[in-house]
Amino acid sequence: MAFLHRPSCSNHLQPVIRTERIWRSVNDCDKIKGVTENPKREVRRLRPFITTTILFVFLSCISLAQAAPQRRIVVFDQAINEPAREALVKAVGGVILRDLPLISGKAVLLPPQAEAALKAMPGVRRIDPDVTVEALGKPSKPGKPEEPQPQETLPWGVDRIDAELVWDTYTGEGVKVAVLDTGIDLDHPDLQANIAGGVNIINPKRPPDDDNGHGTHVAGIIAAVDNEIGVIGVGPQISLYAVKVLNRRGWGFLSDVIAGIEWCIENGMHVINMSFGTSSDVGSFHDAVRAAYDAGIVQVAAAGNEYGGSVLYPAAYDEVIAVSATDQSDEIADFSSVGPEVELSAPGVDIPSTWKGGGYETASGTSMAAPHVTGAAALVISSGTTGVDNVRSKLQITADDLGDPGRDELYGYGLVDAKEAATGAETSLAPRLPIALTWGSLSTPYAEFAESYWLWGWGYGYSSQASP
Ligand SMILES: [Ca+2]
Ligand SMILES: [Ca+2]
Ligand SMILES: [Ca+2]
Ligand SMILES: [Ca+2]
Repeated sequence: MAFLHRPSCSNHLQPVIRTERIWRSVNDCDKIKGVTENPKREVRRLRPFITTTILFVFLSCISLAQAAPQRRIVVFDQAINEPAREALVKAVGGVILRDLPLISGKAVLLPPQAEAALKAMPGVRRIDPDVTVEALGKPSKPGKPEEPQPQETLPWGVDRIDAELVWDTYTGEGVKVAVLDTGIDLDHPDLQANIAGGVNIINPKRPPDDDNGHGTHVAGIIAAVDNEIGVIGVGPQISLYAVKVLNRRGWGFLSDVIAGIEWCIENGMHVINMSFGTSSDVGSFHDAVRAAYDAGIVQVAAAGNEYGGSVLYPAAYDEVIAVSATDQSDEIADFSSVGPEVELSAPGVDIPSTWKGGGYETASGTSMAAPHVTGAAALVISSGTTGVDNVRSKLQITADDLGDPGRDELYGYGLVDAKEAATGAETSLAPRLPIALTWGSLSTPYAEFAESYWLWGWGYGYSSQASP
């Protein structure tokens, strides 16, 4: 501020941010002071000073960037106890952000030079990057005003997979589906009745409300209410759980996703929808989806929105159903990622569904395709089928083959067929895996399970509390 009080030259009172302005100020000032030196010579005289200053600022920026702590996931040996884990992280100047007991790890901030030191310590099994994952869908016509509560229509995608032909028999009632996403609009008139609980992983003191819109869209495809308004979901009585792991901009850290998966296991979810992805194959991520698979949870994920690009993670993991997107002509969407990991395809172009703020939007992406399969999986579970592999087999063998005969890299086993998968209708295709399927109506194990079904409410801090 001392600069502003220098009265000898009024031009110096103006903040200067462009170099040409600096030269002019110097020259004007010199004129006022009666200096008659050649301006070019003055420039030459100041050049070393300016160059040194720029170089100094540049080098400072580089060293600041190098010194910035980095987000990492540290995976410990199971035998290492909690105090020892904390001590290891603190010994290298790290800061613990979150515990990840599911994978025997911790999300931490590490000074860059600390990573190699920590990795070398006994008890540290691995250090993974805490990568970001991104939502894989967006409104087809952004900014288009929608009528607040239009008369109810059957969305074309729900119709195409014949979910509406299942509802006389199964509606997904009692099946718990977690939407790992940006949250869900908790008081949306076309969703509220089906929202049974959830958690805000990013900010546990706040409810898992949707500040983006993406998660609300996904939730509506799975389970919008069968009422007089808006849309209808694939399973209009599915219990929805909002697990907020993505921020208002539609991305999130892997460590938060892993914490969200852990919440799903602890709270007995049957199906997890993951309409997001990353191109990075991170060991900690695979460990988390393996744990969910071992816990009997059906996991469904968007393949990715880059045609010609490979299938993203978590969709690309064996334990997760990868879903590509089709349009109204049953053609692969021009944005859909494809590859050998694609297991099923589902509608993902111009899909109408619920949006944050109680409204509706038409959106496109493999983000919109995955929840069609998630809803279909819930209907299959509703029919009494248990076991991840059994549910997957039913979805696979009843899918309507598209493209090249048999499984292919664009459509996987084909377009998901909710009706055949959930009602056990005859199919001409033979099962590809030697798995004994449990066809039939509500089985005894499921009935027992349904009786022990826990009720969930909004507890303090809006994370769900169990009441046996
Ligand atoms: Ca239909
Ligand atoms: Ca509705
Ligand atoms: Ca079929
Ligand atoms: Ca095919």
